[in-house]
Amino acid sequence: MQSNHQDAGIRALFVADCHFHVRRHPDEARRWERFIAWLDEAAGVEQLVLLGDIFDFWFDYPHFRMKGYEPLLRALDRVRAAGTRLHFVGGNHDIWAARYLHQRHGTEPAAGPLTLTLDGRRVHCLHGDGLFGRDLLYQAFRGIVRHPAGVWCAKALHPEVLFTLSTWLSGTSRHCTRDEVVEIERKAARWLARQQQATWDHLIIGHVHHPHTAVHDDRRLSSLGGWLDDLNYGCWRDGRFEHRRFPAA
Ligand SMILES: [Mn+2]
Repeated sequence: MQSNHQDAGIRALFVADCHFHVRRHPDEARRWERFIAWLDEAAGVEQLVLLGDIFDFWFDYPHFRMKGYEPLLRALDRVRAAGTRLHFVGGNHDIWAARYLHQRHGTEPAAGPLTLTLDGRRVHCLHGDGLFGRDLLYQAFRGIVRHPAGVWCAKALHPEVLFTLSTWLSGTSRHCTRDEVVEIERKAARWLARQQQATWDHLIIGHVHHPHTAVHDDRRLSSLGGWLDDLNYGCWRDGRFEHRRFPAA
């Protein structure tokens, strides 16, 4: 698989589910380093879509910023400075980064679902939590992060208490088991077959941590694989979406 984003024909890059911790775990160092290398290669590509859960936890305080993410944010500064349009679609772990990334990197203020038109295809980007119905592993966290009452309660907590709570709720970020892969592909195919009225041609999601594309008639659903054990990303090249993997070294 290629890793050079500067090859002709690449119009957009998509990445999700790095689940980087603000207090970096020792076993994350390599993934951080490779992500920054990937971003530096992305600089100058027309569009870069951060499709959620890049950050394992982000809470937006009016006067304070969580320490620890600065090396990633500086890499995003370089991507933007090279002329790349940055998009951020918030995930269930990092939707609260919307305002900060909007101000610093010019991403959409609400960080909601996004539709791009690429080579005449309507490409809809959505993090994907809750898409395939009940998803018990993520329900508790999603309730706090996405629900206004949850956000209100979270704001009432001391930042360190909230940080501890979020660490406890976020669980482990991991790749899928073989059984989960079968289940995700089955759900994706079934879900896609029901989208006859959809206004998009291609839906790109993260969240499920499994790289896969389902096809139904002329409509496609692609899930990015996450930046975990394998460093997965997606690219739009020569009029179509491709799954790619960044070299680990
Ligand atoms: Mn997620």
